[in-house]
Amino acid sequence: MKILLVNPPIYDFAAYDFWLKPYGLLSVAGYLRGSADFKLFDYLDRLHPFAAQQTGLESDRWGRGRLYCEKVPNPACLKDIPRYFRRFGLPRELFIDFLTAWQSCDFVLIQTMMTYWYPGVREVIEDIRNAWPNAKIILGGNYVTLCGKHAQRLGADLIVSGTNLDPLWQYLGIAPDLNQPTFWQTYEKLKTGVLKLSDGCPFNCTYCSVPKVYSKFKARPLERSFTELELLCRLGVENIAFYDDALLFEPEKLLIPFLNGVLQRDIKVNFHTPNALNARFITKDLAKLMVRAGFKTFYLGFESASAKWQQQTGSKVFSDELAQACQYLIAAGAERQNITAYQILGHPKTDIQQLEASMRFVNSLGIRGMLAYFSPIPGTVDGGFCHKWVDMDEPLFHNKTAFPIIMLGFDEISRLKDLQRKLNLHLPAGKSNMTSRHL
Ligand code: B12
Ligand code: SF4
Repeated sequence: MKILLVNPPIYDFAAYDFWLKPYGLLSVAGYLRGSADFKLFDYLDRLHPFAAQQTGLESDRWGRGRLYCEKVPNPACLKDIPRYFRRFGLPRELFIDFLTAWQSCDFVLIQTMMTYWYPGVREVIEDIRNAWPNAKIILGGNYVTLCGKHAQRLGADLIVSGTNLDPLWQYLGIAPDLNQPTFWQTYEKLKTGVLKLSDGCPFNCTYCSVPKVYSKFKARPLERSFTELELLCRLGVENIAFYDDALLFEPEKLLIPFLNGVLQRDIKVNFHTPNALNARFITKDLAKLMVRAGFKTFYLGFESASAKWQQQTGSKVFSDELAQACQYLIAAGAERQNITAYQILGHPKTDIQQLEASMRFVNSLGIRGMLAYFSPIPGTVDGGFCHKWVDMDEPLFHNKTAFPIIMLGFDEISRLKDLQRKLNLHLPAGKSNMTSRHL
């Protein structure tokens, strides 16, 4: 059996390779290891020979970088957003050439990610239908899980919603081996990778889909995570991002044994946490262990210094907990300019969020602030409030650049962005040029 794996291009106002990898897709391929021949086409692979030839797409010190892009017209419903719309990823012709050069596969598995990135998925489906009319197209991942009805319209043969993969195994007629690690070997060249030690999150934030999609927090088998880590190291990976939603929860059962294992095995890679850590769980000892084991960048999900806002949205973390965590991290040897607190911008409860005060508070801790543009998610409490501003049944309106502008206005967004940039210029040690989680 031949299976093509595709990570689609992104249509958006902005996109950046912030350790982006199609981890769900590659995990599924890993479970099928030995039962099929795989080929991968990852539009976002900056080490692909085409991308590697372009100037300006070089990786930074931690393996991140700009993606190749072309300007395209704004979608009709976003025509009033005063920002350029772009298509990020390898040119479409490369994929068409690829499809022409390779004989048709039996199945094509496509990764879906942000709900508002569906135009990239639609483009891939169109090209496959044209070139390989008999191939069966299967979609899985975040967009199809959150917008199942909308995804039906794209014309795939199977949609795998959520985390239950049984329908997929039945459709393929293959019994998976769930002990197998992610299929990283499918990249010809790989410098950054991803790990996920757990699924789900014990919190219930009103703006987040994770509690509903994953139900309870659950640790993944540690042995399998070590196998994945060792595989990544063998392939020459230098930077690894955790995609966990609650990496620090119950650390004595999960992260501490994992990091002790990293030290015992004398593994030397840089770890990163773009999906945010909860500052509440950072103790003095955990901070030391994380730094010793190779954590280099620390992204902390803070959102707001307003206790009222926190209480009304799930009580994820409070200001004193952030301050304490920063102290521990800095004392453990983390560099201030590599500690970043995300703060949500364009949230429906903006009136009680005290965003400016929150930004100044973060700055007073001597760490970087980053604005996390709010993306309303269907099925969440806060997504429910957003019908007031946008048509939530059109995923393009979940766009994190568009929604805050629609809600607060372009001038206000520019003012806050500028304020964040200025605050970051005045960090005690070093300066930062990245002002928003605007990837
Ligand atoms: C990692 C991550 C990121 C990464 C990027 C990931 C990437 N490759 O693009 C970073 C940190 C950069 C990021 C950024 C953002 N993110 Co994010 N992110 C995630 C996270 C944690 C995982 C997504 C993922 O990779 N899933 C795949 C893997 C890891 O999941 P898995 O459980 O192993 O997959 C299983 C099944 O889902 C299934 N499966 C998964 N994929 C596939 C594919 C196929 C073909 C099949 C068959 C099955 C299948 O099989 C697996 C079985 O084990 C999700 C939350 C979550 N837990 O899903 C949010 C999530 C996707 N992000 C979200 C948000 C809000 C954002 C931001 C807007 C935050 C902000 N304001 O800055 C930005 C947007 C970035 C942008 N440019 O627009 C939202 C979704 C928003 C939306 N409208 O779609 C989510 C759902 C979190 C939430 N708050 O609810 N994110
Ligand atoms: S702590 Fe993070 S992952 Fe968990 S529910 Fe809140 S926002 Fe979502």
